[in-house]
Amino acid sequence: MDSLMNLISTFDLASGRIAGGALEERHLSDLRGRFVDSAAYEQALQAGDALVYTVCGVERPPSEGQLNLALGRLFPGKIGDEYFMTKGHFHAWRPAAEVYLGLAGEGCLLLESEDGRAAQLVPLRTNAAVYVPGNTAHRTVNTGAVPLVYLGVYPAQAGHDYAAIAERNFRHVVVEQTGRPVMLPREQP
Ligand code: PAN
Ligand code: ZN
Repeated sequence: MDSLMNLISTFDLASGRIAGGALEERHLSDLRGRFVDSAAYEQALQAGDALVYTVCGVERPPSEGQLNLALGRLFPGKIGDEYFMTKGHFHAWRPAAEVYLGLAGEGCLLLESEDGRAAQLVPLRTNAAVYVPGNTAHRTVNTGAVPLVYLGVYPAQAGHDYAAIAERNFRHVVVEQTGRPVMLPREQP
């Protein structure tokens, strides 16, 4: 059995760090092509390449039955009316599900089926878990005024497929309308 040190992961919500994990940063420039209002995106980028989110992971060897942890910290902000969000991905091993645990802040998970037709906006709240089924693209959105912090638990074999989303993007966007988050089709009829 692993030593106690390897069985317990302590995390710090303010810094977004899990002890022993590597902190990765995603800036506005890493999200090119993701936001619907490209003029607002370019304008924001000119003002500075803001830090949008960090991910700190504890990864285990990708063998059957193992689980990985990732602590996400997504800052508040908007590009036009669209909230700051993660890149989003499918799992490379499509059937891999994931559990998200809300730890701080206010936000949502945007979930989409592989063909993009079925979509759901699921609140991600502190002290609540969201189950992300397999074969589902998932993106985290901060709809509040403070950092949204959450822990993801997923099979070590899951892998991340960003290419499929980079190519087709999410078919829905999460924007503020009259002060509230709403999910709309990306292409307006
Ligand atoms: C999460 C995500 C995290 C960052 O740990 O990796 O929210 O989002 P992107 O990976 O889309 O940039 C997860 O879903 N892991 O599988
Ligand atoms: Zn995932």
